[in-house]
This record gives sequence, C-alpha cells and structure tokens, in this order.
Amino acid sequence: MNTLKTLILTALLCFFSQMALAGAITVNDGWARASIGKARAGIAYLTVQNGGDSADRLIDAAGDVAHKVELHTHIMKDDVMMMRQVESIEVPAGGKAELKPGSYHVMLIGLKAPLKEGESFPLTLTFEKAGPVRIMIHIQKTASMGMKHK
Ligand SMILES: [Cu+2]
Repeated sequence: MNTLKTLILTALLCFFSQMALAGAITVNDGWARASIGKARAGIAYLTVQNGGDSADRLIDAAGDVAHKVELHTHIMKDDVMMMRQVESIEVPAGGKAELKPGSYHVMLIGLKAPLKEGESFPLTLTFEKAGPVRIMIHIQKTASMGMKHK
C-alpha cells in the first residue's frame, strides 16, 4: 500500500515538474516590420520570459513565412554594425531574453510573400528544456529605416 502511494506520488511529481518546466517559458511581444517593396528578408523580434529557476536556451526558430529562419545577433565590427548567426540565445533563470532592434533577432531569409502591415504569421521557437513554443508575429508599419539588412 505504502509502495503504491509512493509510486503514485512520484509519478505525479514528475508530471507536475515537467509541466512547470514547459510553463516556465513565455513568449511575448512578437513583432516584425512590414517589408518594403521586394525585400527578400525580414526580421522578427520578441521577448522571452523565464519564470523558472533554471536557465533555458532558445535553440531554434522555424516558420513557413520564409525559406530559411535563423537566430541572429548584431555585433559591432570596426564601427560597422554587422549580423551574425548564433547557435542559441540564453534565457536566464527568472529573467528574460529580448530580441530587439540592434540586438538578437529572428532572421527571415527568402520571404515567401511580403510582410504586410496588420497581418501576422506563426513562428515556432524551440527551447532546449521547454521544447517548442508556437507564437504569432504581428506585422507593424515600416519605421523610417534605422538599420539596413540585405
Ligand atoms: Cu539578421
């Protein structure tokens, strides 16, 4: 009887700790700028919040919106802002990772269709521990060009 109780408890605990793990990650504020003319690339920004007590990492982004979807960052090299692909983006325990202009971003290479203001598209982000999280990216008006992407 006691053994059975222990087994059930253990099973329940495992179940809940798994849920907590997946639930620790929330993604907010997904947005992208509307593309201009026949621009072949776009960028998506978002905020990842980690409510858990262990760090996680964003390791992949995927979506049908473009032929290739990559995780990128911006770096300064000889006073020139450049982009570079990154393997992963760290999300500290109890903290957040911001994908924002001039920093980390999701690069959409080879857009299948123009990004139109007011529309949205789904992206699937994969976290090392929390697994896949599907989010919507809302397309906003093109701001006066701050940064140039090829
Ligand atoms: Cu980029």
